[in-house]
Amino acid sequence: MSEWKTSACILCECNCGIEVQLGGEDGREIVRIRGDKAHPASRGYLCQKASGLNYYQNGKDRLTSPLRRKSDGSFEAIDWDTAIREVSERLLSLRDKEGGERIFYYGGGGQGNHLPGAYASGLRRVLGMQYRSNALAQEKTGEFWVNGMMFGAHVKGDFEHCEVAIFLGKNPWHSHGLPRARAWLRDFSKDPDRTLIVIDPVVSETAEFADIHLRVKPGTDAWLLAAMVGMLVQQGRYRADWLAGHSTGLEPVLAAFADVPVQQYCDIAGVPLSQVQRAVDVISGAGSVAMAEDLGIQMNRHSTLVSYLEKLLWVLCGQFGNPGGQYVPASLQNIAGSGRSSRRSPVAGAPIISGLVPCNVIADEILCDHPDRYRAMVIEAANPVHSLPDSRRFAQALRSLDTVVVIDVAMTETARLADYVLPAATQYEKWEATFFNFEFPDNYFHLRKPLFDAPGYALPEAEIHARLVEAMGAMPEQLVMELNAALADGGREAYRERFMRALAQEPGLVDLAPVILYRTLGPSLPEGAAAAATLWPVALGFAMREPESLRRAGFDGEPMVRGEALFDAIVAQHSGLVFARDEYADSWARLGNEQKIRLDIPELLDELQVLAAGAAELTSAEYPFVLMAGERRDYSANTIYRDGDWRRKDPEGALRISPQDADRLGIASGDRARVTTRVGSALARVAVTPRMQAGHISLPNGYGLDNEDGSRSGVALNELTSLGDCDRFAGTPHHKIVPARVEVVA
Ligand SMILES: Nc1nc2c(c(=O)[nH]1)N[C@H]1C(S)=C(S)[C@@H](COP(=O)(O)OP(=O)(O)OC[C@H]3O[C@@H](n4cnc5c(=O)[nH]c(N)nc54)[C@H](O)[C@@H]3O)O[C@H]1N2
Ligand SMILES: Nc1nc2c(c(=O)[nH]1)N[C@H]1C(S)=C(S)[C@@H](COP(=O)(O)OP(=O)(O)OC[C@H]3O[C@@H](n4cnc5c(=O)[nH]c(N)nc54)[C@H](O)[C@@H]3O)O[C@H]1N2
Ligand code: SF4
Ligand SMILES: [Mo]
Repeated sequence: MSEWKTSACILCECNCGIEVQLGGEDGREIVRIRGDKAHPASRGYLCQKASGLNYYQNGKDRLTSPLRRKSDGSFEAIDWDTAIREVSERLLSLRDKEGGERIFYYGGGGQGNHLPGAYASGLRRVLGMQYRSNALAQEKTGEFWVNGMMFGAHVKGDFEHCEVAIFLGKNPWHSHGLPRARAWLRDFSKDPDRTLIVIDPVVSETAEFADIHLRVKPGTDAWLLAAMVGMLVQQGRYRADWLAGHSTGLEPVLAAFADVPVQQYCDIAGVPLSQVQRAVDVISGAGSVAMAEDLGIQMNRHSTLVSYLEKLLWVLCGQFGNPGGQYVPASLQNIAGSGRSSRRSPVAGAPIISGLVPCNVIADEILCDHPDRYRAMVIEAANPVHSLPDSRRFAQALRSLDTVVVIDVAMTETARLADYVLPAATQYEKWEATFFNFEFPDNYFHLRKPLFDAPGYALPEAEIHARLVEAMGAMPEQLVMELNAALADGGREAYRERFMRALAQEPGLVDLAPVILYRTLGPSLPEGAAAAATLWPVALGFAMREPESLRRAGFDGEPMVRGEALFDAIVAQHSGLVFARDEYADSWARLGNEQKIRLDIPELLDELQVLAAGAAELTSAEYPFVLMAGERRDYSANTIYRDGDWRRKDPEGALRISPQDADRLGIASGDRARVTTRVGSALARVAVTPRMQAGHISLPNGYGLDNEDGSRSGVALNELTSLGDCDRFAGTPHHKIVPARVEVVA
């Protein structure tokens, strides 16, 4: 057995630090895993999902060669030189014929890997690709837009220090999203001075810890939240003094909520007025309130409006920039973008928020005869055929494209439809990191050192992108030579000087910088950490933007010296490090709107009027159930583990249904049932549970992957979901409220 090596779990945004022992054949297996106590955020914590990481590292669908589709539809193995040459030629000729903006980029990173997206910027630049998207544009873009309007920044709740914690459509027991979530929930709920409020139709594991569980009817959060904000306004519970000094636009908000029919809206939401009032009393009377929303409302009716109401609830109570309230994290690299929506997608005219085309329009922007339709796609570290709504239509869209290139570690549902499949090294075979760094007052970053050498057939994305850019003749070879000479003769300082001068002369080089850095600075980095090169300007940029936070984290000297020291520490420290130590006032300094919160968003205050008409029925005689298409459970982890054997329970991902409905249908746990929606139908194993309310059923996320023999375990959810059901503002799908029917199968 080998010594313990450090890395991180790649299954959710927490990226808990792990220590592993390697063994098995040739020492290429992860045989033991424990929490890394030296990791600054997780401090030894792990959830049960991490124990299966060898199912990822040695996954059964692992790609072992670049592949090219033959005319009969099957794949043939090709060597890397051929793959790089042909992919480059095809994409270049498409660019020349149709324009680079007809080539779409999807993905760039998942729960554990954000370096591919960074390295892809060169390819996108060379080809002139204008449109891109990823999973954030089917969950978070509505919230990004609201954050952009109100704060001009990305905002998070300070759960570590809050007196009252509120989870809206979020089940951290399973999904995490805050460090050490289970330990946190246990500790928090034991503390008599702290109150947990959960808004969820399901008695989720998190709701079981709640002091107040507002068990809303599925899809009615807009009414519930409007009633809560209405109570604050109508009862004069908002903090007028604080708001006068820290915000603009209060008057229109007060006017909009003055007449909200609180009792009627609580009725619509199915929550007793007295219970809602109690929650509002607790929130408005608390010293500090932290709140987080997630898919329960983000993949639901009126999602952008609900994101806005969620933020109004705590802003009106003055819960920003204070210990235990909300904060703006220090950011090395901002994955949430600006939240601004300045462009529209080329065919559907859908708003592009934070640079991302809404996922729900991509298939339609391919399957049409519009001259601006996309003709090709590069898909990296994502499995959109499985993860985007209406899988069949998305698959049809991919088949109709001129060229599809997939970069992945595994033969996924998406890769099976590609023209070229390029095998990436796994996240344990290369240097990798995420920019899910959202903590406060201390914020953390973890560059992981590989546990294994990459097998000959697989390359890190940094190498793939550098080779593509070179094959396209777009690597500035003269500059590369000069940079290498500067580094050899004058070290990092001379290198920096030459690099900065190049950027000043040609700002467009910024997108090529990652591959240039990889080829120049990269080989000089210790322990073979070439792929860390793209973090160098990230560290320098951070030192310029946030010198004080960096200094408090222990990095002294001139900003450039601090930036270099931060970069060196990132490369050297294998359990993660603190890169920012903030003070609460820093949140104010990071606000976009002159250190003021903007309260009024006219579009959404208008949208509030829509609620007055009441809640349209989601169900009908034909589809009497509301299906939650994508619940996080013990054994769901997106599609990162492809081998169903990792699941110690719930192997098929049971269809959860309430005892009342089960009685009515004459169905029991273990029975098989057919679930049918307007789009498709699937068989599932039933589990009867009082967690579900009558009329509400649930299937888990991440199941139903196709095995090579055509078999599958569990439901591929997006064969049941539709592209049309989505938010009016952000285009995010309504996966939490899919109308469905359930039939017993003999
Ligand atoms: N185990 C596990 N953890 C994961 C993942 C995974 O696949 N498996 N995926 C990761 C990813 S990518 C993400 S984005 C996060 C998502 O994390 P979450 O959003 O926390 O996960 P979900 O289970 O999809 O939904 C959260 C809650 O919304 C509730 N809900 C359903 N309908 C409604 C409604 O109408 N109103 C309200 N208020 N609530 C509703 C559900 O009952 C559920 O408890 O999880 C991450 N963590
Ligand atoms: N109906 C429904 N649909 C949903 C959801 C839902 O709740 N309901 N949840 C949605 C959410 S929140 C999300 S985040 C998405 C997630 O869906 P996607 O963004 O499509 O991503 P994942 O399922 O996380 O799959 C990650 C992919 O990256 C590959 N991969 C792993 N490591 C590497 C690597 O090092 N390099 C490369 N190049 N590839 C790698 C994996 O093999 C896999 O194909 O699904 C969404 N889809
Ligand atoms: S919370 Fe669980 S799934 Fe998420 S990173 Fe930590 S161990 Fe992995
Ligand atoms: Mo997600």
